Amino acid sequence: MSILKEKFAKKVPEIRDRYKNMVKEHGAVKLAEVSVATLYGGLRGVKGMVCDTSSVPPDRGLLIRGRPIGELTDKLPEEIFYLLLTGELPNKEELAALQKDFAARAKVPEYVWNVLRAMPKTSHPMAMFNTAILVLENESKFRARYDAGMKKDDYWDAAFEDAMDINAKLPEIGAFVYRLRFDKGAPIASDPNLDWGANFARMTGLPDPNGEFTKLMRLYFTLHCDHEGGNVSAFSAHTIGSALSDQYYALSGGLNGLAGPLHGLANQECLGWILETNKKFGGSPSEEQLEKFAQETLDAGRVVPGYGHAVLRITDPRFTAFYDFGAKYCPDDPAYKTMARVFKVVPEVLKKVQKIKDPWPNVDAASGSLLYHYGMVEFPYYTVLFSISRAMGITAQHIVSRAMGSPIVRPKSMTGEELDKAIAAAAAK
Ligand code: HAX
Repeated sequence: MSILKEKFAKKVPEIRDRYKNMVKEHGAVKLAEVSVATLYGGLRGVKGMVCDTSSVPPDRGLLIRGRPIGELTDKLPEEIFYLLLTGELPNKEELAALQKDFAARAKVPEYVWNVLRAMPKTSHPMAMFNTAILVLENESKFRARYDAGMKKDDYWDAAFEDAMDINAKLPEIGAFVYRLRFDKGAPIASDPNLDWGANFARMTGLPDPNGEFTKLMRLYFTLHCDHEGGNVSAFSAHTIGSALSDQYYALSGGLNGLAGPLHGLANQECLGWILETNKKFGGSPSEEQLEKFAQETLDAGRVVPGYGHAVLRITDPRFTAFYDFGAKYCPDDPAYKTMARVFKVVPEVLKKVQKIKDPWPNVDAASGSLLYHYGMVEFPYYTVLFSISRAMGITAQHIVSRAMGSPIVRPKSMTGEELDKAIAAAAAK
């Protein structure tokens, strides 16, 4: 058994006991209220699940197992995966063992490439990426063991194996999609001696003479790893996994949610918005021009991408990490400069709109300008990068859920008629 698996295995009884005791001893404690507005409002703010891998306090931003993401920006994504699962960062030996394990599982079967090659050239990169994960379901150890009569106590073990297999392969799948979809030439073979970020950067084939793109990829994969359990992708994956669909089904399904413009696709939209301003004003726009353009965007009934958040009420610390990276490595880049100017202007514009609860930038506001600077100019691809990283959090959450023995998710819907009756009954009280 690997070091990471052994460490997690030791935690399983504690996870399971805590879940059972919680429900037994404190099951009646009330945590949230559901109103009619909640039903129509996307269940916003309803505390409806448990997620220990990370949390997002509105006034602090992402904490991975209690650690602020801003303090983890020098960590490798592999270290973050270890942290998500165990609550501890790996030491040198533990990290090396994990990287070796990932390298041993990295080979992607040929049939995956064949399916991707058969897809239309106009397919969105996210459709290709998520299809690849679904096609890989053929490899699921969870499904094979379930079909052979696996005991419930072993679910987490099989989910762990699937998570390792999947995460090991995603950098190569992501790079393959990039090169195939954007006609970059033959795929570049994976180098098992490199860390994830470096290996991925290399497999894209983009020039990286001073190693800055590699540094950006490490940072990118670290920053996007998880964002608690209630966001569209994590919650969808959790729901799918609760039916005991394996990690491949659950992750692919969850990432289909990440492909939406109000969620992960915002990073592609965001750079598009920045470039649109450059085009409209024939170069990097002034603050006044940006203010006007932001207002026009709102007046046209569009959202300003990269700004606002369902939970956060501050500048996203992940935005700050990207912003600082750009300030260090490419402060004079035109897209970076516009992005920085947008940050000065847009929150003030959004603050004037009463209904907008969070006028501050989220993670997606800054990342695109950096990718663009390093030559990754195909912005429909950006959400794939997000997905490679977010898979760590989603699959880690899945393992914990199976360890906990969490049941099938099944909220209750109401018809309009039932709602009318409930409202009338409440009024009669
Ligand atoms: N521009 C214009 N309008 C905005 C806005 C923005 N950036 N942010 C919020 N609003 C609007 C909402 O559309 C909503 O309008 P309606 O009531 O007319 O529907 C109103 O303000 C209230 O919204 P909210 O309560 O402040 O925010 P929500 O929880 O409803 O939505 C969103 C959160 C992230 C979806 C929203 O802020 C948004 O659409 N932002 C732009 C897209 C974006 O950046 N998405 C990425 C978010 C981070 C993420 O998940 N990355 O993966």
